[in-house]
Amino acid sequence: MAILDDLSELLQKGKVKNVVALVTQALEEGISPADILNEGLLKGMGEVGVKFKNNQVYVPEVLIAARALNKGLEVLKPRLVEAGTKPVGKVVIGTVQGDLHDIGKNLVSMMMVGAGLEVVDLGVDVSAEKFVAAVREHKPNIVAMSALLTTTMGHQGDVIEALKAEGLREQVKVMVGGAPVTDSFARQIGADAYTPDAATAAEKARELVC
Ligand code: B1M
Repeated sequence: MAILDDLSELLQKGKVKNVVALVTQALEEGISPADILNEGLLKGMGEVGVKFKNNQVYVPEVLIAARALNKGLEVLKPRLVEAGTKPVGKVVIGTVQGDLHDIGKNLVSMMMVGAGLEVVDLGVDVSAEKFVAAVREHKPNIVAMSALLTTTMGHQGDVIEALKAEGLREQVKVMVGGAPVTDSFARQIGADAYTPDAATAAEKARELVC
């Protein structure tokens, strides 16, 4: 669809105003939020990722594209998050220590809210101590962790070990995800669930609490 191709192109150039306008227009034209997300916003970010890997663009370009993606997501959010009734469970979510990537985590968070869960978002660069403190404070059903770097994914295991050391592991289910994370890695560190994307993360979270 031409409008989604334009959206992908403008996102790659970091054109925030145009991205916001096109997401709004696409919604008005009746294009589904899932298509706008996958065929427009995430397709554009995927292209940026490939160019980044090939040294065709650098951190500043990636950052402005990420900002445009986040602004586009803000417009989509009300459509991804249905008006909730009473939450079916509570999730504490964060990107692990040393990792500043938050787009995937934000998407998981939105989808979980849309699936009827209350979400406490701890942000990025969250240490094991902070996850433990949040479990004590918020008493969630689920701890959900995102990691985008091969150098930080191991911290998901550190959080599980910290929960065990504090006697809290049995009180929560642990979900992990992020581009380098796999099902076998999740099993290796003792997580309860791995899901590859935000939509399945929300489905799995519901399954774990219901
Ligand atoms: Co970075 N970065 N980055 N980056 N960045 C990657 C991840 C990389 C793959 C790029 C590349 O080389 N091709 C690479 C990692 C290589 C590796 O470790 N194997 C990389 C690198 C190297 C770095 C730096 C080290 C670069 C540098 O400084 N030299 C640096 C590290 C900074 C740090 O974190 N300490 C860095 C910095 C950055 C920016 C700050 C510039 C920016 C982040 C901005 C932000 O997040 N606000 C950035 C970006 C944007 C990317 C890419 C291009 C896009 C990531 C993204 O947002 N994708 C990325 C390349 C790529 O992924 N193609 C790259 C869209 C998002 C929706 O997808 O987050 O994967 P994702 O989430 C998915 C799934 O993974 C899943 O659901 C989402 C889809 O529905 N998911 C979960 C995520 N969390 C989940 C949790 C779950 C379940 C599913 O359950 C709990």
